[in-house]
Amino acid sequence: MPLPTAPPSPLAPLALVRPVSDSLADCELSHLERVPIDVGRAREQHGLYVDLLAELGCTIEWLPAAPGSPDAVFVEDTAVVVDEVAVMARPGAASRRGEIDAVAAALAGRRPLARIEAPGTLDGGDVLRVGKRVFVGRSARTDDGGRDQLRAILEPYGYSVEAVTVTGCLHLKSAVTEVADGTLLLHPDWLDPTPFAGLDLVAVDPAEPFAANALRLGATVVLPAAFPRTRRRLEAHGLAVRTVPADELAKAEGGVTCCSIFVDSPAGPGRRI
Ligand code: CIR
Repeated sequence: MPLPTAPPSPLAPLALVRPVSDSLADCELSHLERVPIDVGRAREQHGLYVDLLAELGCTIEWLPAAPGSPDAVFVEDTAVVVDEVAVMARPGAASRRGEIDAVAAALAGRRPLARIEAPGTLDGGDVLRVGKRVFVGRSARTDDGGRDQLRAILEPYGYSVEAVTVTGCLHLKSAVTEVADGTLLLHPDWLDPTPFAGLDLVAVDPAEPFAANALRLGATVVLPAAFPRTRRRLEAHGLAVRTVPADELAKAEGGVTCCSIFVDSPAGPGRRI
């Protein structure tokens, strides 16, 4: 039976984003101490992030606010979107499962939808695509069942799915992200780099462990402003970096990849999940 195909992409990449909830301070936390969060400041920083995505060429689509879901702004965790299909995640934190429906509604019609089904769990933050290779974090949020389901969905489209064990951080993409074709930014203490042999690896500055979560948009790398040393490392590697203030959302354990889902690849080198 032929695989369903997605409708053709519009010209501009579409970024799905979701407002910061008033309840953000009740977010899930795994590796950070709970500290007071200024929701107004988080909203302001999120606004600057969205402005930067627009400046870099994205069309922005706002998902509906979800006041009862503290972590709703971290939309990345709700879906894995590739050119051929959108896979609705099943977050490892039960408190986050109510975030899925609105995202599925936004993706329906743009991609055929597949779903990670119970009892498997998978967070989008654990999924890193490098070309046709999809790396999936073995984390507290994503289990073997979730990963096996993702493999069964993606393999027919020519993707391989490989497990990567992460320790000491929330998601695989807390520890590694792609910053250019075949170039990864990583924090070596939080993962076993063996699966990435053969790729070009740039380590974060040891003083900035959280800097490994960078967002690549075409030829630009978006990085939190709090990581100047890692910024210099990326620039020394020939990469163009733009920074955003993100420290308030970081108190909720969110980074720059977490706050968007890209539905269409921007022109030029492909955006990575
Ligand atoms: C959570 O623990 O689920 C949220 N407080 C943070 C999620 C960040 N998402 C991401 O890294 N992809």
